[in-house]
Amino acid sequence: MLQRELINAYVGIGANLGESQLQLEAAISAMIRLPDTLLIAQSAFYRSAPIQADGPDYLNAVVHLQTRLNACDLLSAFQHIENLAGRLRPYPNAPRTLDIDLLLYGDSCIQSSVLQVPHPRMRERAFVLWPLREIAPHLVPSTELLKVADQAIVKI
Ligand code: PH2
Ligand code: MG
Ligand code: MG
Repeated sequence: MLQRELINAYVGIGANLGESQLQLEAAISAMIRLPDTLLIAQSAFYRSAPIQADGPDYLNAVVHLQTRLNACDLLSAFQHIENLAGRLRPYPNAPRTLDIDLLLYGDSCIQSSVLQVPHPRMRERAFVLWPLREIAPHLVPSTELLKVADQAIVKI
């Protein structure tokens, strides 16, 4: 279902299985093809060790979309793109070929069983804050980066 307003959505993408960079690039291409959705900006890719998870290092990025899709439809579309990338869910925070998380959807606060926006842990994670700051500095004050200074991260 469409909603009339154009909404700024910020989306975190990550992968730590398979060809991570190719999978992230394919995910961005798939988002560009979503109906009523524009790609406004994408960050560089960032490499970091898994936080509260296991497996190989992650590649992460953040994407700014403008969309007329509602948050539920956006979530469904993201899950479809994850599934196409071969995403399996054997246990919580398992290594994955693709993870797509809706971080911010305009000013909306959404607390449902399937979707929490703003993403509840985004402010604790360097792999979200650094790429988000790159494309939307007004959303990430420097004080927040200080709080995640112990999380090593490399821009590639
Ligand atoms: N995603 C997680 C858990 N831990 N760590 C890094 N570095 N990058 C991620 O994308 C990530 C994580 C759960 O979604
Ligand atoms: Mg995630
Ligand atoms: Mg996820």
